[in-house]
Amino acid sequence: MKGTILITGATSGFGKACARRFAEADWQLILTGRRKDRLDALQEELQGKTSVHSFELDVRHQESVMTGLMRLPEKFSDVDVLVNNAGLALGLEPAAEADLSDWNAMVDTNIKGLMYCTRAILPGMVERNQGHVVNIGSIAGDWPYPGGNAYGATKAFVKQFSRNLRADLSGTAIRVTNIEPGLAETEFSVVRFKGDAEKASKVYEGTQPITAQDIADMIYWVVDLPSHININRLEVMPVCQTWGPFAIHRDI
Ligand code: NDP
Ligand code: 8X3
Repeated sequence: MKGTILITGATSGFGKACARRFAEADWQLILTGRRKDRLDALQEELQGKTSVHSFELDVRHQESVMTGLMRLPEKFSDVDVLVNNAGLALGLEPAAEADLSDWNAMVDTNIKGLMYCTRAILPGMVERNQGHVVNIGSIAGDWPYPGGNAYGATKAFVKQFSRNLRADLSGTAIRVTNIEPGLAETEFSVVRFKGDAEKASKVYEGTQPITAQDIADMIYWVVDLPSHININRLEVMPVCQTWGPFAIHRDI
C-alpha cells in the first residue's frame, strides 16, 4: 500500500475518477460525498483492489467535517493526500439577477467546506511532517467571464488559500497544489443548470473537453513527483478553449 488518500466529492466527476486512479496504483482510499448510494457503489467496485473507507459528508457542515475527519478509523487516520475536490457552480446569471442562495451555497461549499477539511487534516500532516493538499480550483479563479461572478471568486479564494498554505508550511515537507481546470465534461454543468441536462450538454457540443480521467491523471502526477518537487498551480485547458478579446461596449 502506497499511502492513504482522502477525496471529497468522490461520487462523481473528478473525485470518482481520482478514486479509481489511486486505487489502481495501490493507494487506500477515504471517499466522501453526500450521495451515500453512489459512495456504496464505488466502495463495492474498488474494495477488491484496495482498502476503502467511505462515509457521507456534506463539507458545508463544520461540525460533521471536524468530527468525521478527525475521528477516522485507525487504519485510515494518517492521511497522506487530501484532495479538496467537492465543489460546484450554481447559475450563470449576471450578478444583478443572481440568486443569493446560489452564491451562499458556492461560498459554503467551495470556500468554507474546503477550509474545514483542510483545517481538520492539516495538524496530522504537520505532526508527521508529511502530506500533500491538492485543491481543485478553476480557470474561473484566474479569468473572469460573464456569469462567473461568485463561482469564479470562490475559486480565486482557493488559489490564494493554496499559496498561503504553502507560506504557512514553509520548512515542512508538506506540499500544496492548486489544479485549475478549464472546460471539463462531468456533472458540473448539469448541477450548474439545476438538472437541465440538455442545456448542460450544449456546453460541450462540438468540443473535445478535458475528461475526469485527464484530471485524475494530473492529480496522480503531481502527487507522484519526487517529494522535493511542489507544483504550485496547474492551469489546464483543452486545446479547443482559449481567451476572448477584452469586451468593449461602445456608445454607452
Ligand atoms: P461533479 O458535479 O461531477 O462533481 C462534484 C462533486 O462534488 C460530487 O461528487 C458532489 O458529491 C461533490 N459535492 C458537491 N457539493 C458537496 C457538498 N456540499 N459536500 C460534499 N460533497 C459535495 O463536478 P466536477 O467533478 O467537475 O467538480 C469537481 C470540482 O472541480 C469542483 O470543485 C468544481 O468546481 C471543479 N471544477 C470543475 C470543472 C469542470 O468544468 N467540470 C472545471 C474546473 C473546476 P455529492 O453531490 O454526492 O455531495
Ligand atoms: C469550471 C470551469 O470555465 O465553467 O470551473 O468556470 S468554468
